[in-house]
Amino acid sequence: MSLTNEKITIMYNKMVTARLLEEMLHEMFSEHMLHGTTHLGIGQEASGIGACMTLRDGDKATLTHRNHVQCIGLGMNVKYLLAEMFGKETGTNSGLGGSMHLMDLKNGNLGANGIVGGGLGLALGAAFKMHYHKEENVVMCFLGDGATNEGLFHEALNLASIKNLPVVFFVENNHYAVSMNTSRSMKVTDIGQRANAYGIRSIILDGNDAIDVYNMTFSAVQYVREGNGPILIESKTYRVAGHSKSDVKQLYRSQEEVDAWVAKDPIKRLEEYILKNNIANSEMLKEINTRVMDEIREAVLFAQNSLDPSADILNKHIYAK
Ligand SMILES: Cc1ncc(C[n+]2csc(CCOP(=O)(O)OP(=O)(O)O)c2C)c(N)n1
Ligand SMILES: [Mg+2]
Repeated sequence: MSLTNEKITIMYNKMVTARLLEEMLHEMFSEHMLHGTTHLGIGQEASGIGACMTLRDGDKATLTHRNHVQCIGLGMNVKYLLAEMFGKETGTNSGLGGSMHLMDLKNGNLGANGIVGGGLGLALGAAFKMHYHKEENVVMCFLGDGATNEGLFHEALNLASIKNLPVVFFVENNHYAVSMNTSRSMKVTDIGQRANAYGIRSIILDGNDAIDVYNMTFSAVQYVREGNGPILIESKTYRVAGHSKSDVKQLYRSQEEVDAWVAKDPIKRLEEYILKNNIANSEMLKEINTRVMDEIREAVLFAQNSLDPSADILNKHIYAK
């Protein structure tokens, strides 16, 4: 479906939701209101949300440890997302999973994964079922640049290629795997070259341009949906926040480098596009931001006021009778 003004406004809404939610999460972790760890996608909103919005009913997605943006993109309610972060029974995984395992089956979200590259095998399994039953659906398998150095990535690409499986490998190249810059972990300049080695087509897109992400991903999804086999999309973007909540000093990169990417902020760029094309005025954009912030504050209260899971939950989700 072409990118209508209505869809652009929804995309903006989701990107703002992801950004404000993650800023709130960062604050709550710093104040020890939340425990464990988390990986923020601040700066990567166009990439994750633009891609998820190209999917339709019946399509599936597998997510990584850095997944809040995609969860919002696929339609997860922030109330249940936050409840999961607080470990409450109203959470997406009944409070048992936390940030790295958020899942939402009714929206095609097969779950995030704490194992780098862990979603690859799951994506292929789901895609094999679609292929076997001749369903016109696709699986979008999200990955980081670092995951493309895992053995499973190479096995999965080869298998998806020879079996013609409907998988869109969506690689978010944010240029780092923890502190390791891609220039130090691989000799290829474009990750797409790795897909080409397995007979898979690849495309590169500007991951900070929501319109570009949507349009190019939409065509790629169409190609896969039509039975042409898998495709790999390399979305070049940047992780503005630290790797995880513990990555405070960030000695592996310069402030100039971060600033240069902040200047390409995906939300600002989409705002400029919206204003330039008279899709909405600045007053309307401000209203969206205020409304989203109110929704997030309400969701925090919902999460805080929810019950902790009872011990009975172990019989439901952990132990078989
Ligand atoms: C198999 C495995 N190896 C190592 C780790 C530790 N680890 C967690 S995130 C990460 C970096 C992943 O980098 P990338 O795939 O580029 O994703 P990004 O964090 O940049 O989104 C590593 C090495 C892990 N969780 N799983
Ligand atoms: Mg990375």
